[in-house]
Amino acid sequence: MQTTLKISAAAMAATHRERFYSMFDTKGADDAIVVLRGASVEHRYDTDFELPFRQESRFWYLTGVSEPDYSAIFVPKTGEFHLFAPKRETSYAVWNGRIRSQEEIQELYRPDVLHNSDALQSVLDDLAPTRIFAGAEEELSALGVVAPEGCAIDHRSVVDILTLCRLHKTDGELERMRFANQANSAAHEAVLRSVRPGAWEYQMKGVLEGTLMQHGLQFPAYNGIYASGTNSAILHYVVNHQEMSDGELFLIDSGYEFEGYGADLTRTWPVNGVFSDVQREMYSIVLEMQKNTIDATRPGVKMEDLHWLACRTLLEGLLDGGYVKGSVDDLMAQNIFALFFPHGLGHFIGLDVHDPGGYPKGVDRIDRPGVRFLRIRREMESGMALTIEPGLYMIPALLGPAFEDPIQSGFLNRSKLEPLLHFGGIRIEDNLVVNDSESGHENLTSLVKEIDEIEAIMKDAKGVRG
Ligand SMILES: [Mn+2]
Repeated sequence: MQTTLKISAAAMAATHRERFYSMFDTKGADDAIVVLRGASVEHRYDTDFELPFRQESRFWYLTGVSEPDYSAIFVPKTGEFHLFAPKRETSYAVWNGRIRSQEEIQELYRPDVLHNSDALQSVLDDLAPTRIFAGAEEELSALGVVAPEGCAIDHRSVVDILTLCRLHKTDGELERMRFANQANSAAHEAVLRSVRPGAWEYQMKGVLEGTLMQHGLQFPAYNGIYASGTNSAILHYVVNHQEMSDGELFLIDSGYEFEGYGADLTRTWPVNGVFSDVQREMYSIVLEMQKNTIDATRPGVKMEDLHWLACRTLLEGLLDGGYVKGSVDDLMAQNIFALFFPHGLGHFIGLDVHDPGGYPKGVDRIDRPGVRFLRIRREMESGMALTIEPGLYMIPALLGPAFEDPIQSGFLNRSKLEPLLHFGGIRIEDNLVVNDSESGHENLTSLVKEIDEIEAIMKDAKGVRG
């Protein structure tokens, strides 16, 4: 799979800087500048083992620089971008890589002015700002510089401003997110073709990672979940060390980044290739939860309302199957949904898998089971990218106490639920971008999720394996 990006990382970062500068009031006498420090290589605890370098998201967003030890000054009033490149010693060329020439760095990142990092203090002094916006409290001292005398320092606003910028994805970001989703969808399908009784969870991780590496995606967007059997009902299971058995479900929740932009996909499949009756019944409920909420995802809708829609769909499905009793309204009022679906419906996604901005200033979490973990509580707007990931789990730690609870137990059909305590769980997750089209969104994820599609691919794979 080859990608043909129309917008280079440098061009994308230039667009992001324009948006960033537009958030500042540049008309007054306030000569403010912004100082940001890019990430450095980190080590495993107290050793010389270098962890893979991944640029800090905000620095990446504004500069497009994906190598360590850079820093930058941004001048909102003039729109200037000063980039400070580290001075590399000869040993760098021996141990780490070719040292780029100034011309090469200029061509690659296109700053207005390129400096060596030891010029930071003198550039700072020359700009003579009245105020410095720094990315963190220790930013200036970590860079080894001091603010000019009388200059005010603001440690907090830049993060808030960049969160606002990142809420609505630009064309360059969407290109990368589309490609990340295509590559991750293909890799998930390779795993789908490999799932079988007797295989191990970590082998499925190997298939996913191997396929993504072949597409050039080298960085996980998060710690992936490869969970079979009862592990699939552990929301953040990452041990991935169990043999998969006939009759169980397998849940995969994993995604890799492309140029910093991640995909976050989840699918759940029967290990033996055919859904049992109860697996089919539960899967159909989750698929319905996902389809209903995806259909309703459009500008103007509130994320908590999508969450409530998922909860109602879940309860209707469980009522139809006789797993719970009562009216949907009463079941909602007693928080019965949260026994089976204890996490939020979705979150923003972008440079970070849980991209910031889910809660506008002054908006608090809803203090109620399940929904209190919802990572977004705001109205959807065109350009926002989010996951839609409903689930249905049989979690003994939640159902056990509920069976004993005088109120909740009255809504549960214990004789139907108790045999399912080792059922595991189901989650289906796609990545969407809200837009102004008729449907109100674009679904970036192209991975199969219908029961007959899944079973057909698994049957075909079995035939190929022999
Ligand atoms: Mn997710």
